[in-house]
Amino acid sequence: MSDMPMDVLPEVAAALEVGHPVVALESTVIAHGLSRPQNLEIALRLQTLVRAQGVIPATVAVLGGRVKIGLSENELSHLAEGADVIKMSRRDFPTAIARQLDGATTVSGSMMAADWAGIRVLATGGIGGVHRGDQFDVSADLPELARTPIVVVCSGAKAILNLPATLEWLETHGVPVVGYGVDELPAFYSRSSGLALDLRADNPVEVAELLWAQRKLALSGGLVVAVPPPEQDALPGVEMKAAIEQALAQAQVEAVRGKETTPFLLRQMETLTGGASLRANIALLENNAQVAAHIAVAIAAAGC
Ligand code: PSU
Ligand code: MN
Repeated sequence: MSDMPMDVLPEVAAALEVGHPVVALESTVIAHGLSRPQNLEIALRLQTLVRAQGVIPATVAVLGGRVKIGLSENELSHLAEGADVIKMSRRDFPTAIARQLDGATTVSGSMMAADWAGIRVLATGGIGGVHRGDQFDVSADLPELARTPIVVVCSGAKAILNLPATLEWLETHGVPVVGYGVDELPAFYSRSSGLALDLRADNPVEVAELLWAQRKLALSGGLVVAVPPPEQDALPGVEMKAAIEQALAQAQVEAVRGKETTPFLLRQMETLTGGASLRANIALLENNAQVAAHIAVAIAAAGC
C-alpha cells in the first residue's frame, strides 16, 4: 500500500527492512492516560528501555492526518501537550486522515498501524475491555485483538473494567490470553485477579512459538501476553478494590460516558490512592516495554 498516508521513521524502516526487532508503543496512554508533564518523561523512558534491549522503539500516533510509525522528540512532546489531540481507535481513522487531525492511538489504533508497518509486538499498560457499569461499553481494543495479528504485551485489562466479562469476550472471539510467568490474569494495578488462565508462557521463546503456530494456521487476530505489575510497586488488592468502587461511583455521579470513561477513572484512581495507582501504572508500563522487547527479539530470531 504505497499510497498509504503513513510515515515510518527512517530508523524503524531500516530495522524492519533487515528483520531487526521493533516494538510498537501506543500513545493514548501518553496523551490521555497520564498527566503532564510526567507523561512526556515516561514516553521517552519507555523508548529508552526498549532501546536498551537492543530493540528499536516505534511510538505510534497520527499527526496532521498521517499515520506515524516512530516519532521524533518534538512530535512526542506535541502529543504529550495534548491540546487538540484526539483519542483514536479504529473508527476514528477516516476522520483523522480526511481532516488532517492529530491523534493519539489506543491499543486498537496502534495495533492497526503496527500491522500496516509490519511490526509484530506492541507494549501498553492495560488493554481496554468490557466496562463494569455498562456491559455494552466494550473497548475497541477487544475486536481489534480478534482481527489484527499483533502480540499485545500488557498487565491484563485495566482493573476498573469487568475482568471476567473481558476474559469471556476474548475466549468467544478466539483470542489467546497468555499469563507471562503466571497462572492467573493480573489485575493491572495488582498482581492477582483470582481469574485463572489456561495458557502460560515462561519466557520470550515460548511466546514466539505461539505466534509462529498462530501464523502457520493463518489464524486472524492477536495474542494477549499478560504480565503482572512489578511486586514492589503493585497495589494491594484490597486497596485497589476500594478505590475502584469509589471511582466508579464518581463516574456515575458525573455521568461520564464514551471515550472519556477510561481516562476519567484512571485519574480518579490516582487521587483516591494518593498517587500509588500512578506509581503502579508507571512501573508496569516500564516492565511491559522491556518484556515486549525481549519477545520481539525472540520473534525476530524465529523469523515470524
Ligand atoms: N494503559 C494504560 N493507560 C491507558 C491505556 C492503556 O496504562 O490509558 C489506554 C490504551 O490506549 C487503551 C485505552 O487502548 O486506554 C482503552 O480505552 P477505552 O477503554 O476507551 O477503549
Ligand atoms: Mn468505551
